[in-house]
Amino acid sequence: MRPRIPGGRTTVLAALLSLSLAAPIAAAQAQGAPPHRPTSAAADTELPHQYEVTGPTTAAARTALAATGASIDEVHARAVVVTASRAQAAAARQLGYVLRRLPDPPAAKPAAPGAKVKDFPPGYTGYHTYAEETKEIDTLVAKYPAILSKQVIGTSHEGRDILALKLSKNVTKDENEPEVLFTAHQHAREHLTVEMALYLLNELTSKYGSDDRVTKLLDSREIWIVPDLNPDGGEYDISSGNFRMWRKNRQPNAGSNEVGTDLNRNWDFKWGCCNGSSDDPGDETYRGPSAASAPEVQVVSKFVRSRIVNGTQQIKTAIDFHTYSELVLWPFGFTNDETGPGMTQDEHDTFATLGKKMAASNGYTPEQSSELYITDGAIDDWLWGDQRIFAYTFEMYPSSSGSGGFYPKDSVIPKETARNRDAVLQLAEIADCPYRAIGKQDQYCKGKGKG
Ligand code: GEM
Ligand code: CA
Ligand code: ZN
Repeated sequence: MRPRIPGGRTTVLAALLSLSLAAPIAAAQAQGAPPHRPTSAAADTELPHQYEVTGPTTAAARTALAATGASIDEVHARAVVVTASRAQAAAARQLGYVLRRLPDPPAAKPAAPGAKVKDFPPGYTGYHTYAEETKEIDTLVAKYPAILSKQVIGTSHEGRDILALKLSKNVTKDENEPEVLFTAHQHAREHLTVEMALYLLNELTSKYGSDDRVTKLLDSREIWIVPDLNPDGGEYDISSGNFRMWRKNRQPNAGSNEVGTDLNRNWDFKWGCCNGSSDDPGDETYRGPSAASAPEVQVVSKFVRSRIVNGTQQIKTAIDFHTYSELVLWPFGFTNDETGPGMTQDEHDTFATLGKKMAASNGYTPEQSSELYITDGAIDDWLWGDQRIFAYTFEMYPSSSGSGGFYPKDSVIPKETARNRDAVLQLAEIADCPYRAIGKQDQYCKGKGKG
């Protein structure tokens, strides 16, 4: 057991919050922040910033810091990097930490007031907007109809299609094959994850028939890719011409000017249980008013449940892609315990062994996600805790804010997506029996399914 944080956070936070709300803009400027560009109405147009916070060295201390409502973007031995609003930065300082503001994401030319920017700024045009992503997917589906099919599984809050792409030989048939799920872009500013999904779609279609590993995989698995869980947030992040550092979806909150729910705190497993999310709509990690309140989470939850055939979940393994920090994470996030209800020793060992093997191939750091800080309502906790899918979270390139943080240049896309090729193939190949990772396939998988 690791140390627990003493209670009383709500009172302290409430006090801090009223303090910080009363603080004028001058306070932020006194802390070295440049004045904000004038914005149109709405509280949510205040751009958050990244700060290096020196001090929190334990998961418990980081969880307490995350309780300010800031998102923790990097974890180091003696410091972390957070994204925080002015109020959250003030709350973190009240905890006794020293915050150093980091440079803002590269600003392109500001758009004319009211103008809608249609593309990423210079240096980033290799990233796909939602329209470009849709077009690329439709082109691939038209080119490879025998092995790739597209379904609209629902729509986002603003009405954009959320897609599931299926890759398999005999793609139009639901064959009795182990299924694998890859999801991307829960968090708006993590644009590299959409490129990861597009890389996989291109790789697994164009190499079928020529690359042995890819061919075997599509012959024996059904692979699902949900390339964009948060299209509204992604478009919002780029639509001013400056990156907005946006994380959440774009769903309004009743009784508040603050927009958005953190999708990765909204899944219906131990939702809001454990100080691993926020109940304040203004926070980066706002969990929403109830479990699966976000339409995007509902759509993907329903899709995953639809893969239960004759009482058996067909999806066996999964990766949810995020940026950044170069990590391979596994459940649970809601507890520091490695084993307990819903996680036997063998299950934990399977997660850890497979996680470390994948990390050995992409050079990321493997760990249980709560080693970083507690999170509740994350997708991998739901996929495992509710659906018994061996689900990982990959935090992609870069390892630190100094190498671009959430906004690395488009020139890194080919290398940093291909970097995960082997890990993705490993996870898909072992989907017939993940327990093979610990040599216990005979005990757990005898005579079940085919591989
Ligand atoms: C993290 S990823 C979530 C970590 N917890 C679990 N259960 N995997 C987050 O959501 O805060 C970082 C990110 O946003 O990319
Ligand atoms: Ca098939
Ligand atoms: Zn993320």
